[in-house]
Amino acid sequence: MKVIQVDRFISDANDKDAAKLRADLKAKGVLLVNLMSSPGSGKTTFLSRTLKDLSDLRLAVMEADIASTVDAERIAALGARSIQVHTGGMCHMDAGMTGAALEGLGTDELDVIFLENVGNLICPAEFDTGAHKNVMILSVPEGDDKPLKYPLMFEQSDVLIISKMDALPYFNFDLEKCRERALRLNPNIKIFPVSAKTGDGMAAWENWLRDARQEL
Ligand SMILES: Nc1nc2c(ncn2[C@@H]2O[C@H](COP(=O)(O)OP(=O)(O)OP(=O)(O)O)[C@@H](O)[C@H]2O)c(=O)[nH]1
Ligand SMILES: [Mg+2]
Repeated sequence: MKVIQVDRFISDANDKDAAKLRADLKAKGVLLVNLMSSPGSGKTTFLSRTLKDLSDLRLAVMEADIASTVDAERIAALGARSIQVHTGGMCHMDAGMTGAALEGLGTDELDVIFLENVGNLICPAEFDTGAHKNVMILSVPEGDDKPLKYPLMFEQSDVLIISKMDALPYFNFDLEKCRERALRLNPNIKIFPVSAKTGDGMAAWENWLRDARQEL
């Protein structure tokens, strides 16, 4: 498994670096999607399901973590291009780190690249990675109050995936309340309740992704 260390690339011109990255990828026809959530909300499982379902698109994944190669290995096992990115203890990716990771991955002959950001609901929302779209996941076991407690990520995201919907019977998660709270922070956010385990709801998200790639 290819592993690259990106902690050296932090720049104080992050917004400029991010805009350049976005424009360069757009010129190549590659959509970059930044996927954010707390640890264990189901990012890698969700991406795995998306990769299996959209086998006609050329998809790749950059897995950013503090340590280990487990997530990149899960993606590679599906036959997709992937790279493990170690952030040197940083709790988020920024545009410089993302640029270095993209160099390691290679951007030729791809339609969509996912960046699975480091798992936490706070810092990743504070840095523009250069992605064209920001997607966040909130899982049912985490609770419907998270938009109230961590508003920035909801404000910064184009899409909210509500994951682990198959677990709804076991938790006091009010889907309508969660929807209202997210929309109050960000009236444009698209909300897709899904279960990556059963596949329920995945088609609506996958259609959104296809459209986003087309409209790049
Ligand atoms: N019931 C249920 N469990 C799920 C679903 N998606 C993921 N899980 C479980 O949730 C746990 C965490 O899933 P991951 O996909 O590793 O989560 P992650 O967000 O990538 O975790 P980190 O990379 O460590 O932040 C695993 O035990 C998964 O099997 C789902 O749709 N339903
Ligand atoms: Mg993961």
